[in-house]
Amino acid sequence: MYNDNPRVFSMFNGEPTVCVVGLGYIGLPTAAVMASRGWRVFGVDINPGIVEKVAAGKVHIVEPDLDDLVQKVVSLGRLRATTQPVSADVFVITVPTPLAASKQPDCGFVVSAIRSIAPKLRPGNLVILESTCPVGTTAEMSELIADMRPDLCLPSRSGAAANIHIAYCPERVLPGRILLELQENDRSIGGISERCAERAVEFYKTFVKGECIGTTAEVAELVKLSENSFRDLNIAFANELSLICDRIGIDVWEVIELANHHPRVKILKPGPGVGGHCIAVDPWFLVHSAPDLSPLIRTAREVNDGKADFIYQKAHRLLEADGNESVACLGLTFKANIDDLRESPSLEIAERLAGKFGKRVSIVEPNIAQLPAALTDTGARKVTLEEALASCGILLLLVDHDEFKKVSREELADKTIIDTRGIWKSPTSSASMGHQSNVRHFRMASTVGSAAG
Ligand code: SAJ
Repeated sequence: MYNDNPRVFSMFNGEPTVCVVGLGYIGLPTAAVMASRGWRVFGVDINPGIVEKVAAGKVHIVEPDLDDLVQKVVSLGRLRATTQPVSADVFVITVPTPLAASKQPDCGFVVSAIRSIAPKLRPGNLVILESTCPVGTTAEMSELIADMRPDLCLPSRSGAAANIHIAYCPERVLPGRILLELQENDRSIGGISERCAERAVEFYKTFVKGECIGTTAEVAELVKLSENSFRDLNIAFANELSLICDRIGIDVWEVIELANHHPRVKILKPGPGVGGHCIAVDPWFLVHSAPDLSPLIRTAREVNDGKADFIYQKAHRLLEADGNESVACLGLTFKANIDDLRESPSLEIAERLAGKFGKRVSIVEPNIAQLPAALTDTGARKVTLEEALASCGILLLLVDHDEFKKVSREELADKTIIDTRGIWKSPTSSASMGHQSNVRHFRMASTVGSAAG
């Protein structure tokens, strides 16, 4: 039923096992997919609450179809959750690599994960790091294992004679499409040695339909950082353009729409800033590795972070101008239709407004049950969309959740709107994406033009 790649599975004695360390946004879906593709999977997390939930076949994150898959593989006994690593054929590390306050990468969780699995390693094991890391981390982890387990032969010291293989394979799945992209996307798979890469490619081929491309660990590490920095730079361009449009009173959404008719132009969308644990973080890893050579990457980060402040100032001015008015912050998550608040510019803006204006701030966030701690003592309240529309004169649209797209023109008629995502723009709207433009757009049947009106 499961085993559709017998050649790989036959490399292992008995039933092939994987130990996935870190059951977060990447680890849990990865563990579940592998469990549905022939592997017996042990999912490890230091958080007993997460382990308890997964062991009961439940999920602790919002991701389409993940709940059904986890429920299925747990009930079949293919996925088990535990707080301690166990012996396995393959170890996959999917723990976070946060930014320290100094904007330097903090690989503490990776080091802890490696330390926790080292005592369990046996000759023949394959160890794969998926966490985003600075270049050179995989080789350092190989050295760490070599120090902890002198009885084993690690590729960083023993080359072709190694009996433990180590590789780096960054994830590149998009939250909201994780289960699909985990299987469909191509993967860059970097080994400490050629043999390490070969073995890791064989492993990924058991559950990835996309192309699995072998390379060195250092190249794969840099590929990951380059991908997310590329996207950050392109979003920064859109955000910078939005500031210029705001200054000169032009609708940025129309500019982008028309520019994107050029066959070689694809401008991304402005927003309230860039969030999430990846794009808002990873470019700093590159800056950190060569600060004198990365002014563009650093500036993109600063432009994207600065956009949140720009939106905050805009809302702040409106609330200062009318002491009786209240604002509804629509959305807290870092992007649409997920529950992830990590590095969210929307949360940052809401927190700053709530800190200053307290109970004049209402929050609508359909994807979380309760407000995060930083908002609870400010006086700000979590309300439904209907309540917000009935009671708030200012609507600050921060996240383009599906629920917000359904709000009708009539419901917005007498509101002051700051629409950071451009979902409510209309021919007569005077405020799109946070820019209260006085430009009206006239769209004609065969051509699209604009004129001040
Ligand atoms: N955003 C914009 N404008 C856009 C696109 C995105 O403002 O046009 C904002 C979003 O609102 C969000 C942030 O950028 O705040 C990041 O969202 P995203 O959808 O671009 O990316 P993530 O963080 O969900 O996932 C990214 C992806 N990387 C790339 O597209 C290069 C994903 O493939 C990676 O696996 C993931 O980072 C990761 O884990 O590294």
